[in-house]
Amino acid sequence: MRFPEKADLILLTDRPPQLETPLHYFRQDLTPNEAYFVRWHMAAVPTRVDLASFRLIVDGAVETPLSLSVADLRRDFEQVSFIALNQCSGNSRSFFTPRVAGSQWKHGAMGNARWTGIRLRDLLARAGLKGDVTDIAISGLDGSPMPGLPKMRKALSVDHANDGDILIAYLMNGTALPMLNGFPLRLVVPGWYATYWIKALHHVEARTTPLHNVWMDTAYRVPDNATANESEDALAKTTVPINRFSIHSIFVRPEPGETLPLGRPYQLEGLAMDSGHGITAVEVSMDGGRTWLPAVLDPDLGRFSWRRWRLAWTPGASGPYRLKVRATNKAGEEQLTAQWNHGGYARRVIEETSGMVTG
Ligand SMILES: Nc1nc2c(c(=O)[nH]1)N[C@H]1C(S)=C(S)[C@@H](COP(=O)(O)O)O[C@H]1N2
Ligand SMILES: [Mo]
Repeated sequence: MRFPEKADLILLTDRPPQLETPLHYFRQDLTPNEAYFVRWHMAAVPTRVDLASFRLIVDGAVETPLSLSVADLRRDFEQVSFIALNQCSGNSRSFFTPRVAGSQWKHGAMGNARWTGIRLRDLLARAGLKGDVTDIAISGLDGSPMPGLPKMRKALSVDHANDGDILIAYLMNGTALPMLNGFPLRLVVPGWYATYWIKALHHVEARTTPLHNVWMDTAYRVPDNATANESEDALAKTTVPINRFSIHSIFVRPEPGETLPLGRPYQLEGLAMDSGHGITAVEVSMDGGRTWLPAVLDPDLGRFSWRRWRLAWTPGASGPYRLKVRATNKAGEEQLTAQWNHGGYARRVIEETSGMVTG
């Protein structure tokens, strides 16, 4: 089954659409729009938006409520463009042991794209926030995902919303966003998990009170500790809304189970990412973590992009191989030998790949 504007992706569910990007697409800097992962909470996703009547609404505790077309945004605001990784909170969830409930993503619930649009800060300045605004709530054109559940709405603190990094994007890799990725506008919240990257963005509300709903208070929360860690017998007593990306790295080549020829040079490749501090090193271990070799980092594409890495390796013995990868960043964050939480969120575990060397 193919979805409109999409390549042959890995289908997790069709109602709602949840499509994962196959690993081989991660051998390039930017993830093509047609290969970009898709995740909606509602089955009846928006399938058509009429730009002539579409308006972005800004209201709540503002001096001047706004109602703007996409053309208004493009004409009246400064245009900004940068590369940023968008990653589902539950990316890599299927690798947690013990297994957790939720969509069983491998590493493909993410994608790196160039986003172009206007700053949320500039939009809020145009509306004029009243002095007592604390939170900015955001929501899209999609309705309630199922009876009994309210429409998906999220909120950011007013300071975060005003930090100048958050975009309202109308272009993805230089063209209009695919419908499934949020045409005509989506929020880009660099370095933060995708639950805040509201698609088909339609409403921005300035609030003087926190937003309380199932999307903020129940779903998308992680243990309130530095590593989003808890155990099945000792679940965290306090949780916080999921926020910045964990430091993480993965293998893109070899793919899981790939057979490698003995004595022939092979190029290990992968990705490393963090919340924007900047990756400083990626290391690979071929002996179960006793010793580590530094990988070569590709050019830096910006602080919110993933960082590609590679390492030449000539397998010197036939039989099974098992490789590990770990990244470090400028803030001194490292990956963990063990981590678990019941949501399967914010994965930060040192990843492995394995297969056979033959010849
Ligand atoms: N309007 C709207 N925006 C949304 C969602 C949604 O269900 N509705 N899901 C969020 C989640 S959980 C994810 S992982 C990302 C997925 O973005 P993508 O489909 O463009 O890859 O969209 C986010 N934005
Ligand atoms: Mo997500």
